[in-house]
Amino acid sequence: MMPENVKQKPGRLKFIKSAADLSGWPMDSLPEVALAGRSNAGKSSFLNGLQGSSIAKVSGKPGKTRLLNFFSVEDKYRLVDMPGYGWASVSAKEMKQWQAMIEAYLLERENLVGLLLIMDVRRKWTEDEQMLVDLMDQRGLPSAVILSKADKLKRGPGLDRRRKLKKEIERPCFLSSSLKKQGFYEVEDHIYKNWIETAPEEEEEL
Ligand SMILES: Nc1nc2c(ncn2[C@@H]2O[C@H](COP(=O)(O)OP(=O)(O)O)[C@@H](O)[C@H]2O)c(=O)[nH]1
Ligand SMILES: [Mg+2]
Repeated sequence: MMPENVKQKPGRLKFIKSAADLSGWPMDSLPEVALAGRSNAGKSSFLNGLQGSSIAKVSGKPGKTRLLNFFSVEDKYRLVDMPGYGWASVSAKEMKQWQAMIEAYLLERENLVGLLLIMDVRRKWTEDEQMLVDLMDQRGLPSAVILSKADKLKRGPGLDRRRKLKKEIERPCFLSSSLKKQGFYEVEDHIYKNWIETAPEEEEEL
């Protein structure tokens, strides 16, 4: 079933499916890169930037969809769009459900090769972001940060922010702007070279 926030169009990304839990995760061994971020951070805009056209719905209002959306990228790997976090009107129960889904996927998914964490370049790193990268560290898997909406800062302060955060969290940090269509290639190049090309080959069955 096609979720309402996804449009299927020809391009580099192909929407595969949505899943509420592990029974819906694709059953092959294609490597997967998780995409996480606070709601409104610019996840959908980033997917559209990679696509070169609109595939994910960009919205002013936080979406409440609690599903993982799987997109394949030129059939080489998948990007897994995770539900955004941090919206104000969330109940404790919903928060627990979100956490359970994120932990199940990040801790148990064998296909997972890395996490892309998207955050607004103007926001501070919080315990929410730290919790996500900690889960990856637990498994010895890499994570990288995309500082979105870089067009909201001048070039100097943007670069400065990136340098300081990189030092603080000791992970690769990239600046991106969907408004100026900048930064997508650099991120993609990084994950492809470091996380995908090096992923273990599928074992051949004898
Ligand atoms: N100026 C600017 N606005 C952006 C950028 N990326 C996203 N936005 C805006 O931020 C809001 C949330 O974007 P969206 O991609 O839906 O975020 P998501 O909730 O993380 O999927 C929308 O109003 C976007 O137009 C960017 O690079 N620059
Ligand atoms: Mg979105």
